[in-house]
Amino acid sequence: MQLLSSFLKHNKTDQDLVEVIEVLMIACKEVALQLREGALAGVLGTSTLTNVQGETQKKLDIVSNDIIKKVLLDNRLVRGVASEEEDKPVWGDHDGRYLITFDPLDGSSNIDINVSVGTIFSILEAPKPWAKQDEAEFLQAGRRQVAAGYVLYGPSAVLALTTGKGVNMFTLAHTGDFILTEENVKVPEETAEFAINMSNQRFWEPAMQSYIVDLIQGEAGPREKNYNMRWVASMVAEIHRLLTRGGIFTYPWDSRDPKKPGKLRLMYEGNPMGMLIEQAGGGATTCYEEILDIEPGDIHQRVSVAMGSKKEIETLKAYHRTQAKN
Ligand code: AHM
Ligand code: MG
Repeated sequence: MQLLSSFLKHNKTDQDLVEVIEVLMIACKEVALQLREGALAGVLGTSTLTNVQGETQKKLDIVSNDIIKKVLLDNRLVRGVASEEEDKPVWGDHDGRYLITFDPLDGSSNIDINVSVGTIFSILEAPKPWAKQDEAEFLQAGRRQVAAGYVLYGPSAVLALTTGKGVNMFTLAHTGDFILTEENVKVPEETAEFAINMSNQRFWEPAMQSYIVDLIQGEAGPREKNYNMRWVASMVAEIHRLLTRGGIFTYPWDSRDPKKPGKLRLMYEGNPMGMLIEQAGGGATTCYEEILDIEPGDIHQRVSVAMGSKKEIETLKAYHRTQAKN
């Protein structure tokens, strides 16, 4: 039985990084407790507030954001945080090494129906010299992440973590410890499942339309294979499924709001999940370029996302190479 901290130390992870990950997990344990109590803790339902994206915030969005922000900013190594639920970065009092972006409770439309949600996080090093507290410090391509992961709050709470040396999973035990349960996770090569919100079909680009039509035709179509569809509406649950049994997950650009490059956010959804999937041998793309290569221009920037088994991602990219954009 290996605890998260001893696993990281054994793998020669930077001591400071170990400390920040441990601190983050203290916050996630508290979020897990709040979720478990649900209606008993009075945390279900919607608040009267909206976030910077114009979305109505769930009470638990706010509760989990406050827990994670406070715990992180109290730590000497954390310079600042940026969250889906905060308009601007929030700076600590310390000249710490690390910047952390996070989505405190992804998939929060699932809270009230008691379906899986999760916390997604990305850890970056603040560029030197550490002078002023400037939002630009956060605007680093996903390739520069020093660690990334999520905690899935499902039937069990599971941390999927990468520090750039593969992906490992840890399950939260009743003792309060995260214990290693899956080592060196790989996205299975063979795929028979896809995840996309089919209700947006009429708004997709022609390439995405024909890719999905071909999957749905199953054995009778050009892919000569039957596929199954899943949609949890919780990215953490979808990515966990990819890491466990393969497949493809996509939330592509669509023409509902043509100026938005996608629905999901680059710095606390696309990048951390992209790093996990690449570290597990899969692919993470906008359908045109690798997500981790994008140079961000804004903390809340959106991105078109397709992730999953490497071969399937290559196939999806080929559809986009050969068919004209809208
Ligand atoms: P959120 O961060 O506001 O929860 O939004 C992100 C979520 C993802 O978890 C999920 O993949 C997607 O939004 C679901 O969107 P839709 O409601 O369009 O199916
Ligand atoms: Mg989210």
